Amino acid sequence: MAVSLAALVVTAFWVMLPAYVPNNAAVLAGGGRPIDGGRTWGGRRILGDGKTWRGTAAGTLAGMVLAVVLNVLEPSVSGLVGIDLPTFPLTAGFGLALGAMLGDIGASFLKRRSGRERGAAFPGLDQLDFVVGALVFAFVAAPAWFTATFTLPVLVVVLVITPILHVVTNVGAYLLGLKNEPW
Ligand code: CTP
Ligand code: MG
Ligand code: K
Repeated sequence: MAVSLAALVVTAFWVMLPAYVPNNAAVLAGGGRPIDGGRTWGGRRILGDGKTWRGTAAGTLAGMVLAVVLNVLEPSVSGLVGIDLPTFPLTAGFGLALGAMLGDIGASFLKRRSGRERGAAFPGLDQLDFVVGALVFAFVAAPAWFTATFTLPVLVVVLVITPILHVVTNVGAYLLGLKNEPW
């Protein structure tokens, strides 16, 4: 029997939670020393003041802690939604969380190279940078888990729902006064 679309969406959302939380945690925890130490390249900042050690560490930690919490909740949540949801090996949580942060940092690097100042929007890149980073790092850190979990339908749904969720959370964070820009 074909897996229902609802089951796919729930599964995709669940497996990506350790990658969704880091960027939001970084917004709350950010500040302090920028990763690039203020250095420039070609007259522009390498990354900019928006990518800090503290935000990156807090974001990665938040994603990993969430993965552990989800492992504890998995039996109850699976029972509740009637889907056998996956759990997260430590390597998978680490790959998803750190990958999300590094994808976002890579995007800032590209933004600076293309002359965009800190906070400038880069539609498309802003919504997908952390997903690509999370997927690549999860694959490298936990290849067997990744291939068993991210089937092609799950991957497709992840790529469709993530930009939507990204827009909604960032507009929400902006309206709450937590972010300077709604993207
Ligand atoms: N943040 C951080 N470290 C990170 C990512 C984010 O400290 N690795 C914090 C910063 O305070 C940042 C805020 O979260 O300003 C919002 O993140 P983001 O929108 O990714 O950064 P921007 O300030 O918009 O900078 P950029 O243009 O480089 O994306
Ligand atoms: Mg921004
Ligand atoms: K960003």
